[in-house]
Amino acid sequence: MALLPILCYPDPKLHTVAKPVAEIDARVKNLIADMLETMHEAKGIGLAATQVNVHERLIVIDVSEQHDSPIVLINPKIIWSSPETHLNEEGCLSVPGIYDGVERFDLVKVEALDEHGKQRLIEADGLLSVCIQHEMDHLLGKMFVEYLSPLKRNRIKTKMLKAQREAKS
Ligand code: K1U
Ligand code: ZN
Repeated sequence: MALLPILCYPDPKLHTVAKPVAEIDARVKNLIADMLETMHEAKGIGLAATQVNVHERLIVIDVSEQHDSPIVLINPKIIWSSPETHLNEEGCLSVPGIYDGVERFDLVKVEALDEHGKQRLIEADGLLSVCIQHEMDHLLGKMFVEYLSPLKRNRIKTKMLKAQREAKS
């Protein structure tokens, strides 16, 4: 297993639209293991393949308190979302240190393959629902900061670029 580098906003690669996973082979299984290790080490509750510069429709999530209940979603599809929405505080491992409110569906039903290629139906609420919607946006090349005002987004972009410059020097 290996820790993978996480792309940081405003890297343009974060806006790549992911393609379906064609086959769950050894490469994909290794990628899943590496993404889970990377997510847990970064103290995240989710990670999309896009964030580690792999542009395939693959997400890992673990919203459990013990960090022992990983969920793998391959080629996920939201088949139903509730009419009710709520503003939730979100963060992103690709935008470290920034948290802000995003309006999301309260409930979603998602169809996906698991790591064994088995078809799963997940009915999600609470943090799992928010996290699934956040990660599925990553697969479409969409970042949570794109829901914020242009003023806030530009401030975040400037802050991130400054932090990246300082980290290099
Ligand atoms: O996609 C990512 O970058 C992971 C992101 C997922 C996420 C967090 C909060 C709301 C929606 C989606 C993170 O895990 S950032 C870390 C974080 O903010 C957090 C960690 C533990 C509990 C709650 C939030
Ligand atoms: Zn994110």
